[in-house]
Amino acid sequence: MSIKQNYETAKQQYEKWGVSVEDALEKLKQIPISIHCWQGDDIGGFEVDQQELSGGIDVTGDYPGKATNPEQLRNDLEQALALIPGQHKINLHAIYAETEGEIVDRDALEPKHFTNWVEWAKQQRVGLDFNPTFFSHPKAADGLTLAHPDPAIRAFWIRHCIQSRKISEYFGKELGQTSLNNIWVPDGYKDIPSDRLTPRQRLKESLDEILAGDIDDSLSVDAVESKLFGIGSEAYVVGSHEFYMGYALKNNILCLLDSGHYHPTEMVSNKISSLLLFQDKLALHVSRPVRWDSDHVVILDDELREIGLEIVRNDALDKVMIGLDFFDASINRVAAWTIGTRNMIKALLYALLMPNDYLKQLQEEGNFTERLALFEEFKTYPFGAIWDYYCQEMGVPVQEQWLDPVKTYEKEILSQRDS
Ligand code: RNT
Ligand code: ZN
Repeated sequence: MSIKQNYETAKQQYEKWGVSVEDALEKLKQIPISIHCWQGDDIGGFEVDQQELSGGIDVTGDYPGKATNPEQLRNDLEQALALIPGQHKINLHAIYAETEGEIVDRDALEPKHFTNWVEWAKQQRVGLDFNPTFFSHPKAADGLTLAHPDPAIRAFWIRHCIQSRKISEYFGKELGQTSLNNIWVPDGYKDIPSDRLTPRQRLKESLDEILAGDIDDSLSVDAVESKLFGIGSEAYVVGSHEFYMGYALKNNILCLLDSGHYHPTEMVSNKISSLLLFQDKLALHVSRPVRWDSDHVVILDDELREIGLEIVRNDALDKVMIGLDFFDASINRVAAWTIGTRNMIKALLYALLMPNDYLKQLQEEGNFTERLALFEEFKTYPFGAIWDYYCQEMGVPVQEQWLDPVKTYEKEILSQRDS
């Protein structure tokens, strides 16, 4: 049977439940996923005076072929984009600036250092998101940035973040898509603090200074990303969930929820509906924590499906900015992007194909037996046939066929790199 025939048969099964498969695919096409550039080079960046990765995050593995310059990274991203259905965004960090061999410190970065990225994004028809980089820098060496007790260090990072907002605004203007400027700082302490309040007061004041500048919010919006712990900040993180949730609500900026940044049984999927009752928008870093914030490649597991379901059934496709955040250097990096992003899209498709209204009704009626029965039966509905058809229609490889171009690319390009 052809992919189309399989699709037609599968479609009938979903339609039996009143699910319009065509509408689902139409909606799916419109959902941009923000693909993080840093999977391609293990969060190295291209600063002239490149520093070792710091900030309590770590990338493990030494798979050959990582990108060592912007052209390579863009080529690798192009290869991944060719294997992923839909129009997406690329998420950059400040360390991916291009300064033509000149040392430009973070507080002096400007939109002009990202013109190559913007030109490339136009060609690829992708949007761009941005992140100030508060790690891998001598002024972040003691693990404190915006909450640093030294006013000069704080001022440096405030300037950096002010410049970052301008860069994000420039992305929005050039590419016609609102750019997300996401603020994550590693600030925290390894051991039990004697004062939890003062650093948080300083972080709050620093953010106030940063956000005082006027940015056109149709071009760029800000988000703050909380965290529970990091390597070297096990006992205390200044920017905790409560801190940023309070800050974001009060200042009308976005909360960014990273699925690796909570207690192991605390799920991001369970937070989306609550936050959306109090704010119009929120942002995600979809990741996969394995025992800790390990940032494994996203797989189609229960939590990913649940995140997809919460976005779809709460009618929040326009409200949730979906970004990815994982970094695995033990496998082919182009494959890592492809697997993780295709999985995110699969989770959304899975959610779009559920009879969500009927399932809600069952719950209201207290019919938990049928609710559970249907959840389980839909797991073995012919979802794969719809997904395959979608990939074919969108002009990307069907099923595992995407592995062949990745293998060829590895043989011809990646394995020739000396990194
Ligand atoms: C770190 C945060 C942060 C980073 C990226 C590189 O724990 O998740 O989002 O992963 O900014
Ligand atoms: Zn993150």
